[in-house]
Amino acid sequence: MPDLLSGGTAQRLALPDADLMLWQQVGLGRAYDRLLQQLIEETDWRQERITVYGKPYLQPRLSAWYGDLAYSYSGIRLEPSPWTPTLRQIRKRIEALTRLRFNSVLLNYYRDENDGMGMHSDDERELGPRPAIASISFGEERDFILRHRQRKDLGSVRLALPSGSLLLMQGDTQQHWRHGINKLRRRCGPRVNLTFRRIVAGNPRERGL
Ligand SMILES: O=C(O)CCC(=O)C(=O)O
Ligand SMILES: [Mn+2]
Repeated sequence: MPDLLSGGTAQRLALPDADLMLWQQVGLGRAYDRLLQQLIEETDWRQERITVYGKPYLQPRLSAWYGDLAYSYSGIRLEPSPWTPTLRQIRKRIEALTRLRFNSVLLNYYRDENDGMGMHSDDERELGPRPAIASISFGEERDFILRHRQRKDLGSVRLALPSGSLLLMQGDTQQHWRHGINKLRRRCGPRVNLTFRRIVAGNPRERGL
């Protein structure tokens, strides 16, 4: 039985060219289902338009960006909303567990089985080299898929992310691996994932230079 307040212990995942740690239960002192509902209700959700190979699409999920600085990815620019008390509380807990500091969070809301996220690396310039990204999940358990960029022999790695789990990706992980969340054939309920990030090098336009 995990200790709800200690956050349990982290498990290091043995994957080549990656630095991954998983806490099965972070322990926020509050029920994860309540947090899920609260995040769904109080977040300023948007469905972003993206362009892939010149074609416009609506992302198959809702998202929101909170924090201190704007962020750009896949050709879209996200203006940040100010931190809410809920997000500050979660950030505090994650910073204590990981002993790292984060200044931004990207929230993704997978409403059901038809929502997902394509394979990608979080390697935007604003995150600097070898970024640390702390990913916490609430709600439906979904598989996080990892694929090495060069080593096809490693195949797909599946990592189940239960409600209340925290995955820390750091070191060379983004350089060598892509990750994503597949849409499902079976029905499934809502899931909210928060990826805490640290923007270190604003791109020159963002800094007004
Ligand atoms: O939903 C997840 O677990 C992954 C989210 C993710 O990769 C991202 O926000 O960049
Ligand atoms: Mn990602």
